[in-house]
Amino acid sequence: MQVFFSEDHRRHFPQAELSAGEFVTPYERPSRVENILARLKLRQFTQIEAPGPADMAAIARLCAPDYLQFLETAWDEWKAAGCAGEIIAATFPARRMQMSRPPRNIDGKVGYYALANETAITGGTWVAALSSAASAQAATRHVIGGARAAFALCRPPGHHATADMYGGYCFINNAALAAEQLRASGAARVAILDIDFHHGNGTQDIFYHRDDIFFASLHGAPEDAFPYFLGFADETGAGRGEGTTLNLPMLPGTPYSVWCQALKQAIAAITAFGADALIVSLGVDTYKDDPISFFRLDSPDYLDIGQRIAAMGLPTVFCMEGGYAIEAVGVNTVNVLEGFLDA
Ligand code: SP5
Ligand code: ZN
Repeated sequence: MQVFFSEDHRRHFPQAELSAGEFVTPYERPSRVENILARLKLRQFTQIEAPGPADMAAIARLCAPDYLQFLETAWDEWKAAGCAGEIIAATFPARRMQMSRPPRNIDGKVGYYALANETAITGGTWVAALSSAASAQAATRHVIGGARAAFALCRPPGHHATADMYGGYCFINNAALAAEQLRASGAARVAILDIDFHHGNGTQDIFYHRDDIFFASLHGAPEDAFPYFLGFADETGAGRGEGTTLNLPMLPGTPYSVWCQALKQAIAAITAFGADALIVSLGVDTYKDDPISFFRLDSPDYLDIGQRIAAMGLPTVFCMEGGYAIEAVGVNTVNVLEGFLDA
């Protein structure tokens, strides 16, 4: 399987994440993809390609113009305002405040465009986010060109990013870019299967009213897990999109036997939808030893997941999302791909 990956991910490496009231080294760190790359090489995934520049026109079609302008210039504005540290959101438009008036002040703007404050922005974040999007776009191009599947080793991840907000370690929604690209290439119906531990709130939000893109997510119940405010089972799409969103939230301690039933349900729904192509938001933070999650999947389970995804028989783009147990993230991620190839 062809892998697309950019070294520019390193340009995004904040020193700080606000976690449990302390600043810690961010869970979403460069060594995650280094571990995945090492495992890919060990398992003879030898076709690893740099993606080339991002298709900016496609990114501009997906995202709000003011949001992209913000991401590109935030660091310079932050520094120009005399802010000493990394960019961290502090003030959000909350209940009964105004949601549609981006402030002039950079601290205000940061809160306006953030959906959570664990995610810091640094000088290299914009370039890294574009390189991650470029990997998703190159992998999708490869599949459009006739390949059965491709793996976009995206970092930073994307599924929490909406068209106009960043957070949950995400800035540009890579899976959403891939879905639109597949649609533009002639796939009438596209499905996104999000198996990251966290609900893919950004992807759901982007396609909530669409009847041509199905979104299914398996995740920690919002009552218990980030992003807390979306991903409930009764969110099923709206308008023309009614019935094209499927949320399967699960409780703390969920083992693979239970999780796999949800996977079967998502796969059946995608099959019934009649998808022509599939995007997998591939997070492996469902792993039993993940430091910020609470499911109990084990490494061999990821082989089974890959096999079940392959059995759908669809052209498939894998986009890397989360997974924070650094020592296991490579084995678990590559197990999904190997299960897929062995099926
Ligand atoms: C792409 C992805 O997986 N994003 C996840 C974003 C999670 N953000 C909230 C993290 C909360 C971490 N709390 C850590 C407590 C450790 N004891
Ligand atoms: Zn996650």
